[in-house]
Formats: sequence, C-alpha cells, structure tokens
Amino acid sequence: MAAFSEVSKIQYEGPESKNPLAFRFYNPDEVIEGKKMKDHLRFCCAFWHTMRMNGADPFGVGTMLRPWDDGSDSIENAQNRVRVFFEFLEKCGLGYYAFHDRDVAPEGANFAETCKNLDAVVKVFKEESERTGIKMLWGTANLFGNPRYMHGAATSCNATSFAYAAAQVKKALEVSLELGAQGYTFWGGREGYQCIWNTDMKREVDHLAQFMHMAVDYAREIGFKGQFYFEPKPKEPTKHQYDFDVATCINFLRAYGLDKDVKMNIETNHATLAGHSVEHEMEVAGSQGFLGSVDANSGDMLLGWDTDQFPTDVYMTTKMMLVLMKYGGFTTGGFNFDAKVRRESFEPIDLFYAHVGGMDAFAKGLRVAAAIRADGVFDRMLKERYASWDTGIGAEIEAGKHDFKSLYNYMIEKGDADPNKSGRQELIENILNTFMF
Ligand code: XLS
Ligand code: NI
Ligand code: NI
Repeated sequence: MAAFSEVSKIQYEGPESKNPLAFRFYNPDEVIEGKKMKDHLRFCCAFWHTMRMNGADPFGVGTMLRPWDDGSDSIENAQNRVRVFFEFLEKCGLGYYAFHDRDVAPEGANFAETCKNLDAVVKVFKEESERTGIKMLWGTANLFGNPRYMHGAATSCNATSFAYAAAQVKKALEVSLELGAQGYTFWGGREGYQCIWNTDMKREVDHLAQFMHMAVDYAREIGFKGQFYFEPKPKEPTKHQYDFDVATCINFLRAYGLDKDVKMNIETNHATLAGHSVEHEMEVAGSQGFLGSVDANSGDMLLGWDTDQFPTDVYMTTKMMLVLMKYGGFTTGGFNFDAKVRRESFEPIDLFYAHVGGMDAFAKGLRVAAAIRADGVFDRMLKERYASWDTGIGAEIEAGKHDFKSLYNYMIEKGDADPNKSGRQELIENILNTFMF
C-alpha cells in the first residue's frame, strides 16, 4: 500500500502554475550553463527530519501524523519506513538521501546487536536505491543522542565513549561504502564544552583530530572513495562547539593535517547562529578550496537556536547559487534539505509542500544567478572596483616587486594615496532586484 496514494509525481508546470504540488521553476532536465538543473542542484532528503521528527519540543509531545509508522522499535517498522521514504523521494524527484545510522535502525541490547539491526535496514536501502536509482549523498553517525555521549564522543573525557564512537563510525563507513555514498559527514553533536574549568580543551581537540584521521585511514583501507565533510555549528547542544564556523574548521583541519581529505558541509542556520550569512560561509570555504556540500535550510533571525526551517527566500538562494557557481558548482556535494516541517504542520502532505517549495526556491535562485552571470554586470563592477590592482603600483605589488622600503620611497615621492571611488552598494543591490523582478 502506497503511503502517499493521493499524491502523484510532482511535475514542472512553469511560473504561471498555481498548483501547490507542482514546480514553477524546477525543471530537472532543463539545461542551464551547459548542465541540467538536477545536476546543478543535486537535491537530497534528510531521513532524520522527514521520517523521524515527530514534532516534540521541550514543552510538548509529538504531533506528527505518520499513519505508516506504528511507533515501535521493530525492524519491520524500520524497514517499512525506508520503503515509504523512497516513495516520497520518487514522488518529489529528490535524487539523493542522507541518514545517521541511528535514524534508520534501533539500537540493540549491545553493540553487536545494534550493528545487526543496522544491516537489516541497510539491506532495504540497497534494494530501494537499486530499484529507483536514488543515491546516498553522504553517510554519518549519530554520536550525540545516546547518554554514553553526554560528554561528547571523540572529545569525551571517557575513553570508552571515544572507543564506542570509533566502532560506530567504522560500521557507518562500511554501510556508506555498501550503499555507494558519495561522501561522509562529521557533525560533532557534542564535540564542544559547557564549562571551561572541567575541560581540557587541548586534549579534547587533539582527540578529535586523531579520531578523524582514524576515520580517513579506515575509509581508504576499505576502498571508500567518498569525500569527507566537516559541518560547522557554533553552539547547541554545547555552549562552545569546536567546529564553530568555516574559518575555525579550516584552521583545525590545517593544524592537524586533515585539509587534503576533508571539505566543508555548510548549513544555513548554523552560519546565522555563528553571526554569518550562509553566502559568507560558502565564500570563505570556496575561496580556500573547501566548498563541499550544503545543508539547505533557514533559521529565524529572532530565535537563537537551530530551527531548521525549509528555505523559501529567493534572495538567499540566489546569493548561494552565485557563490556556488563561481567556484564551479558541486562535485560530490549537493543541497541536502536538513530541514523539518513545523510542529503545527503535522500532516503528511506538509512534507511535500516543504520540499517542493525548497526545491523551487533553489531552482529560481539558479535561474536568477545564471542570468546575472550571463549579463556580467556584477563581474564588471567587481573588476572596476579593483582596477587599481591591474596596472601600475598595484600590479607591481601583486607581482611581488615591492617591499616596505620601496613603498615608503614611493609615498615620499607621491605624497598621498589616489582618491577613492564609490563602492556603489546601493546600485548593485538595485541591479540585483532588476534580475529578481
Ligand atoms: C544538526 C546538524 C545535523 C547534521 C548531521 O544541527 O545539522 O543534522 O547535519 O549530523
Ligand atoms: Ni546539518
Ligand atoms: Ni542543523
């Protein structure tokens, strides 16, 4: 029995459509800048939100209506959820999926049993993936939910929690390999601290690096070719997360010799919690060669936590697409909707509205970004702004022909810097609007 029998495959109907279960901008096979829209955007669905969030919050129990789920921890229920998940992915036209090990299968009485449970569910993922051609974007392990990780996993003060996490990631890498995942993400749920007086920060961060090296080494040993990602988040659940933002993560990766193996998985709502915009984080990563994948969602600027809302702001998606396309687009990464419907949006159909809207917001962003790029107006304004570096003293400095002494003599001679030119921010913002409307 189909779980969503009232919904058929979502179709592209064009910008005039008023059908809430149709795409107005996302036309998967349409070619933009020589590439199909679906290959630019590589949309991915997060199993943990779409299949496991029940709408509970600190003040109330779950609200979600999920008639296919019997609420039990049985393997049958877990396997059935996977079949429902693929029906959903197919109907939405989502080409990729991602999950944490513990989202898909329940823990057993001990670690061995837990691994067996996981295998039983992964079997269904494999069948469904082969049936539909829908692929795993990246794998990951939940190293934060169970009380054994109350002090962290790789950064725990409890060495056997570290060892358990290592065993868990070994297994998660094997599963990722088996399902042909294109990547593996580290999000350090509790890799951070609450109180500096009981924390040996240096020791914890050293352990985190050691842990990531072990993961990379084992992945290479078993022939896992996927890209590793590190997902920054500044706070929540801990007060100070070690993976605060992109710049902090790149510093960590370089300091510990992990920069050749690990790129960034950037999440919008985590960027804003760190006091950045997502396009800033993407630019920091892209300019340093670390732009890997994106957890596509949005936050609420009036709330101080990770609300993981679906993205519908086309200004934001346009800015994201401009940065992404500037750095050549995704290779192994994609837009993973790390987003959940609101507690009040409890009906199954809301899952469709949410994903269709998110996909369309990025498709529109892609179209606007491509139009801006084709016109070249932003590039021309940028070139003009930095023109002083293209000739004369600027070009000489960039070519390494100067030092402090020669520049001192140059200024003694010249007397003062040349007059500055306007930054034209208002104009460029207005020009953006001419492409939007
Ligand atoms: C939580 C994170 C998580 C990661 C995967 O805030 O965004 O969902 O993406 O562990
Ligand atoms: Ni995320
Ligand atoms: Ni998040």
